[in-house]
Amino acid sequence: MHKHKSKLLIIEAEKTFFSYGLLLSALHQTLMKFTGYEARILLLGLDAAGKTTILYKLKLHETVTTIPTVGFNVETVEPIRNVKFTVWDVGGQDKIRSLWKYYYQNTDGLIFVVDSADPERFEEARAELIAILETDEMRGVPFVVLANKQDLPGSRRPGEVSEELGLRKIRGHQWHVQGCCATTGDGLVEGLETLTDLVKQFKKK
Ligand code: G3D
Ligand code: MG
Repeated sequence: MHKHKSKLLIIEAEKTFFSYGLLLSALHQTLMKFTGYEARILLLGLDAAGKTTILYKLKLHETVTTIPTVGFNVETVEPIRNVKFTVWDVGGQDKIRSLWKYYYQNTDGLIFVVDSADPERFEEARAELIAILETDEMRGVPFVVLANKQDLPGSRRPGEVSEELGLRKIRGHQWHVQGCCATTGDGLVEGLETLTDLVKQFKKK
């Protein structure tokens, strides 16, 4: 009985390891599409949206964290050569906003993460996203909204998140909304895949 149980455990562990390996290689393959040129991606969203969880899922947790000033915590990771992700929490803290500009420069794509199970903060997320996109340095930059935490009961579907963020009213940017669950990794490959396609189109111009 005991033996049987531990065997089952091992099978479970192997299954987890296997699917995790598959996810990583799919993500890696997606990112490899960038090979041949530099890509600078911003991964932004309100605090608790799930950005750090996504970094871990992408196995991007060997992060270089710099704190240029109190209250502004920037994570920079380079999962494959020449592809750089820069991450920070947006919202509040008006004093440090002027610093963000520096990080907006030469951005090729934006991933904006939203907690789909927290509709009370949709308006705040919407205002922040608009403010980011209206910055001169971000002109024309394509973006993917990750409607995260799709696993939680009551979470809003990607279509509704898109509606609440007013994405259809945004002009001058290519965009896509992708449902995902950062804790399992569901939807992350699809989201990155779409972003790489949009970034390629953007860079061709
Ligand atoms: P942030 O880096 O954007 O601030 P985090 O957000 O990645 O720290 O995530 C905030 C919390 O949300 C974490 O919970 C994390 O585990 C959880 N979370 C992130 N993504 C998902 C998801 O897809 N589904 C669910 N159910 N939870 C998610 P804790 O409890 O550690 O604060
Ligand atoms: Mg974080």
